[in-house]
Amino acid sequence: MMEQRIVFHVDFDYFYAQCEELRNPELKTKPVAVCVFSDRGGDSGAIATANYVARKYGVKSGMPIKFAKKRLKEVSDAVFLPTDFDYYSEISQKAMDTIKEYADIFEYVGKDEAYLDVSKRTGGSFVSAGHLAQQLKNAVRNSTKLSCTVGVSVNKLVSKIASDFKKPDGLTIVPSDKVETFLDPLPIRSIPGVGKKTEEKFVEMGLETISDLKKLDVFSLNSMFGRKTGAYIYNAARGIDDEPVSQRQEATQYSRITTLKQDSKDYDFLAKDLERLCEDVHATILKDNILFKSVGIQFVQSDLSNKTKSKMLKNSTSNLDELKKTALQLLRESLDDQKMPVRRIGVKVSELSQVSGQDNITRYF
Ligand code: DCP
Ligand code: CA
Ligand code: CA
Repeated sequence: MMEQRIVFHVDFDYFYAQCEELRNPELKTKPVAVCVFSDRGGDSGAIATANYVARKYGVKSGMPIKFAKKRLKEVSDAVFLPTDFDYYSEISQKAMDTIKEYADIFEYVGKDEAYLDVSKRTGGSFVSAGHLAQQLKNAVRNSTKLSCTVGVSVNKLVSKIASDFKKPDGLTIVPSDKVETFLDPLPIRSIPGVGKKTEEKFVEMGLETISDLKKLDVFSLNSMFGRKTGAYIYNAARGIDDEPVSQRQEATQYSRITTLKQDSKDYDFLAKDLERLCEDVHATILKDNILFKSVGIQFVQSDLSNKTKSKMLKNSTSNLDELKKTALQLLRESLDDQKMPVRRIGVKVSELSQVSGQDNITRYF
């Protein structure tokens, strides 16, 4: 029997835009939209996020920059900024270092969110967890000036929903005996992974709230969505989630290495293994919703010395062909002046960033 768990979900408020406000406090009273400009030039591209002043005008993550500009046409002090991922990463790391101190188990999810298992240090008490969450919020503000929102409950799922409930600078505590009261009136869309399309299906059936959703038995949900997703939605509506908070830090690179069947410096022979390694790495970065901007290869030579070579791409990508192409090009270049045969070969991707709009249902299994 598992003891009473207590889990925090911490989410930094309007993250990129808040980072911009930190280094330029004059922005705080103005509408601020952070833009991912595409390489087509002009205003083509999408809004990464916006501060709450801009949100009042309907500016949202994912919206084309052109639409956002239209919405803010009448507002003379509106500010549109390009993204500065390195700077956001720096702030994120500092804030994450602060948060970690409050966890028994710390699970990094992305630049602006993390789960913390605090069962041990709170002894399963929600009163004590409430104090701890407040302390954490204060500590983040002291170390970085960032505001964040915290959801507190018995599991990751309900805490994630709770942290979405009241933002920015929110703290929503859902003790074990309040899970049902908390979830029932919420729109079905509040369940992580339930997007517009899924929501529409339910609306057609006359179901709008999580309470309505509970009228469906697990078999109906299975036949609508398949067994895995059906079961997920069935349990989510009841606040059931057993997934543990699992220790995870921010990855700075993903790599794979293998020992060759025999030492060699033959391009075709090495290329075969290298391509397979690329496919392996690629599967992981897809699962983790990661983009990379740098590709590197590594040789361990027959005398066990190392040789590495890497290349920075023009844009961040998650494309397998680009990964393979770059790795093979590096292989070709490395073999040009290769004296010793190669014993082991490896590939790595780094300069990582998160894919935007990653809230896709498969991420929750
Ligand atoms: N992001 C992005 N593109 C999206 C969604 C998000 O580039 N379609 C980036 C910018 C956000 C960051 O990810 O700052 C975190 O996303 P959240 O969904 O948590 O949103 P915010 O932190 O911006 O706002 P909120 O205050 O609602 O948490
Ligand atoms: Ca956020
Ligand atoms: Ca988030």
